[in-house]
Amino acid sequence: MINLPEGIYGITSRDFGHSHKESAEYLLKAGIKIIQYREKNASTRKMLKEAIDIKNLCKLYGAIFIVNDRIDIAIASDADGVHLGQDDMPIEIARKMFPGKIIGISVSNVEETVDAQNKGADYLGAGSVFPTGTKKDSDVIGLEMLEKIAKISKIPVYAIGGITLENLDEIKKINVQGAAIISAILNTKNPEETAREFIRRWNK
Ligand code: TZP
Ligand code: MG
Repeated sequence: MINLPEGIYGITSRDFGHSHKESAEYLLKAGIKIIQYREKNASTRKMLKEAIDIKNLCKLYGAIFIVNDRIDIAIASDADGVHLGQDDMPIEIARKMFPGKIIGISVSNVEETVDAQNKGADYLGAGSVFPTGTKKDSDVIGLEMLEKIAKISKIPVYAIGGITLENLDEIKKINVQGAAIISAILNTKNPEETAREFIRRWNK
């Protein structure tokens, strides 16, 4: 298993005026070492092309490349891993389909955490910690539940959802592997510089 980096976990989005590839470039240039390609609504061909482009960029920058939701795209692009939600491919089947790769699971409570861990997940994405416009249907779990999840988890936990430069310190106080961020980086004038600032703050 590849070691999962500590700190900022970057996620691409085209919600904020940048292509996925541009998003990935900002995040990678800033020094982020784990990147997730997150596309909810494109053709399979388009997704595969974008995934391969970002995978190649990640290789160049020595970063881990994860595909969100779509294990077929993760396999076809030879990603380092896949990130699955509670309604996506079950972990046991994903493991068989994508052996030796990283499987991350979204969790929002203790039951899902224990279940993902028991079924052999490699890391968890726990959230949404704070309210966020990026994933409106997401339950808000708050810092207390994040802390609970982090305490019982034997595998790395990345906090996600509504994390900003203003509240990053509250996340840092909890023993998590890092913080996954979309809008607070990509919805800014200079995403690369903002991503750098996130890394600086995390390392402070
Ligand atoms: N999963 C839980 S919250 C969320 C995802 C994908 C959205 C995170 O986006 P942002 O803009 O960093 O709140
Ligand atoms: Mg998902």
